[in-house]
Amino acid sequence: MSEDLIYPRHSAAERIALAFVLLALVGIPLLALGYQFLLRPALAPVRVIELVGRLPTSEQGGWTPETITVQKGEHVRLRLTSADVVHGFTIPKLGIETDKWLEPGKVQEIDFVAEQAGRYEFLCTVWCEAGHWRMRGAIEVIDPNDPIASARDISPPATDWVATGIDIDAEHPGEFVPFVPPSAAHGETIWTEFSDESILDHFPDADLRLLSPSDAFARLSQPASPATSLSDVERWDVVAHLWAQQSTLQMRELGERLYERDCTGCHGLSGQGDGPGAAAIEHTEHEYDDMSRPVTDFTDLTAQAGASDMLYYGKLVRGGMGTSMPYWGTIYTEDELWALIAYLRGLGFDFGQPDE
Ligand code: HEC
Ligand SMILES: [Cu+2]
Repeated sequence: MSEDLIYPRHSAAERIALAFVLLALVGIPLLALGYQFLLRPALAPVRVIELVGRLPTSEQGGWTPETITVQKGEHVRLRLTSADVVHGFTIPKLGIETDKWLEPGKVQEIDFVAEQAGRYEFLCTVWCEAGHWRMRGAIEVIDPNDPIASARDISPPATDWVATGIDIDAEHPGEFVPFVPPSAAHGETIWTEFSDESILDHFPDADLRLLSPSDAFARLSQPASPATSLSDVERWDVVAHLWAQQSTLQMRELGERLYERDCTGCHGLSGQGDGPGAAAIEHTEHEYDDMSRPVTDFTDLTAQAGASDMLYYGKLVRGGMGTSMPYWGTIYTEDELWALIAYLRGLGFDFGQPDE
């Protein structure tokens, strides 16, 4: 068989035609991509906005300007500077966070295009002084075709906890309180040795977000419960296992990252309520006692045992009533709020490491 039959020779004209087809096949998409990602952004006007951070208690303290209005789809470049000490910057709901500290005298630029109308709050991410958490501002993204959209609240729903009727301001010591931090890993072992049902099956009709650990312990201690044969410590371990099942390691890691950024200033690294802001709160004289209400210690098992996840959710979304606890409903997404709550539980309960 001659080679020509397997690889038939093409005429010069055919080859040129083929080359054109190939060029078109590869070249046209490349051109389109180049236009979309290189040329169009380069041609589109960039709106440059200067944003200056200052210690909240200083004159003109906080962010200047405090509110920035941009158009949906507009290419915006923020030029961030600090006028005094090191600050940080994030717009959580736009997924923007400076990767470095905002050092005085240096400029950091952030480019973004907001594709959805709404109000996006930004805040400082470095504990700069006692009033640090007040260092907040907002970007209002306006859609000219839908003027009401920018006013639309993109906060997670408050209705959930309002509907439950939980009094998030009341003191809430648990009726039952563990003596030592309960261990989820022990709880899992104890439960699987003892029942082939999932512990979740044991709370079939309960909305677990509405139960406090103390409530769950009480249920496991009811005469009808198979867990009555367990010791108190063992039942608490099972309760910790129940809580561990409500979140994933990934969620708790997200919660940890947010906690370290936004909460340690008051609640402290280990959750004991001993951050630098805590001292300031307790040392200020206020007309109302509530303002000096101490920062919650999440390693205090009495307080943890008496709080449902929904109570924490409500307090986070709304903030304290006349206390120093800030509100976060305008900052985080719903998933981030539940991730934080899962992490808070791990400050009191021992969720252990996955490979332990
Ligand atoms: C400026 C200080 C401050 C910061 C920052 C702060 N908190 Fe608080 N927090 C408090 C104070 C004070 C209390 C106790 C008073 C109250 O419950 O209103 C409290 C109470 C709480 C409670 C209620 C606890 C309970 O048992 O009722 C939760 C939940 C909470 N904080 C979570 C957080 C999380 C999560 C963050 C970070 C996103 C955070 N806090 C940041 C000061 C702060
Ligand atoms: Cu700050």
